Amino acid sequence: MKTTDTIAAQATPTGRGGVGIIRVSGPLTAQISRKILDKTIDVRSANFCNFFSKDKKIIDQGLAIYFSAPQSFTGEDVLELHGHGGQVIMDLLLRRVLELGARLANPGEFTERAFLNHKLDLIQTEAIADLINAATEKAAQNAMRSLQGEFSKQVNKLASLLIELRAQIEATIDFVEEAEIKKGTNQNFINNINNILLQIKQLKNTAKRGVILRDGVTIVITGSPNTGKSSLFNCLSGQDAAIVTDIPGTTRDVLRSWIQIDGLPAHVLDTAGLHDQPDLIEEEGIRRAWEEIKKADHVLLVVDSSINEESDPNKLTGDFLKELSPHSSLTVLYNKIDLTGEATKLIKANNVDCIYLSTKTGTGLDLLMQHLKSKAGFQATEEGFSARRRHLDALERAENYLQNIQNNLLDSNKVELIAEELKHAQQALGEITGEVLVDDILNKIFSEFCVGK
Ligand SMILES: Nc1nc2c(ncn2[C@@H]2O[C@H](COP(=O)(O)OP(=O)(O)OP(=O)(O)O)[C@@H](O)[C@H]2O)c(=O)[nH]1
Ligand SMILES: [Mg+2]
Repeated sequence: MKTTDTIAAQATPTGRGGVGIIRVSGPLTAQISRKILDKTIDVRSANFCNFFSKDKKIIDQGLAIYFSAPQSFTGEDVLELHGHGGQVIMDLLLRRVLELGARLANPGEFTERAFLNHKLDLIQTEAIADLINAATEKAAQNAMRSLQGEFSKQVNKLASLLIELRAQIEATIDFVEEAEIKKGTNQNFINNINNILLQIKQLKNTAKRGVILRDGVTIVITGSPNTGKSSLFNCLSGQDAAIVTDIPGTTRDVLRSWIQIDGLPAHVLDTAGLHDQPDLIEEEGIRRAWEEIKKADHVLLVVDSSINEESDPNKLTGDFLKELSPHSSLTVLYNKIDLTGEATKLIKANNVDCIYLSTKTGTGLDLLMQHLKSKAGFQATEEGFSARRRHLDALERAENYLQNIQNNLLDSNKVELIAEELKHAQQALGEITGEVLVDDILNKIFSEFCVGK
């Protein structure tokens, strides 16, 4: 795709710094470069220059680097002016570049041009944003692997396997009587479908971990008043953030803390105790608590085991399981075992995970942390790549199309329907890398960038 206008922006953050960079990209770049530098400079090398104003006064001096199309980040002619990092200087330089015909770039517009000029695919484009926004070292490493094309390579490999299968099957539609297909191609075809399905599943699992590392998991603490929810919240967040008293109904607002459990990023939320006769303020607190419970990845239902002897977790979880989102899970925490003398343990009772612990003494907290990591499918040592929910959705759709072939179409000999499902699966994979374009996805991705990237 050819772009017709020239864009410019400050590439470094606003404020004061040693160096500040103005970046220009587009067809007017050569002309702008000549005018602002008052000379022609060498390509792809650092040129020490004066930067001139319209009336030939020196605004600043520094390094100018010129990249000729297509060997640049955007694939267009690009000029970088590395000046002194004061905001007044940066503003003057940017104003001069705009005067010479560039317009101010939108957020992410340089990267968008890199994508449109096939310098990067969509996964790599997103990886740049993830790299800039990475909250942990691990997240940054993962983003770097995506940027280097690890994730794209795997998606492209699957897409070409699907293309091969489509070619096989479409050839059958054109040239062979339907009755003949079943005999020859079937077993081979079934093996291929099984094999691709397996690979999609594996890729989905790796992508899922990438999403968790980027977005974190949301853990909501709930339960009746006075069970020790805020005490647990304070333990997990490592600070005395929530008020703890022996008066039921202490917590009303939702409290949030952003923590790391051995590298697993997590939003932990403390909420108002749930009960039947709340006052006006508690009622609002309980409404807010339910709102969070419904959105949680994981719900921790805290029970005071010193007064509630109910050991069948199903009697405690009924209301909750109905309200949870399909992807979330729930664990019952039998708290205050320092009062009951129970040993700390993690058990599955009637299919519900239960942990016995004490937030007062800290016994069982290790068990809880391990459990939360394993529920999230998180392994700190594994090499992965950064991924997003939209990638997971697309992989899931591709999986469903193939699953449909596997479950419903193989014996039916409906070759055209099989070909159609293969096409859909291939398109779903194409959306991940940007081969198949969906407009609102593009808008959303680039709007998340900062200006100048
Ligand atoms: N013995 C013992 N007491 C605990 C434990 N955990 C919490 N408590 C006590 O239980 C009382 C209530 O604790 P909170 O953490 O405020 O309970 P909560 O569930 O947040 O209560 P609300 O906000 O009112 O719903 C406090 O007096 C805590 O010190 C525990 O493991 N053992
Ligand atoms: Mg509380």
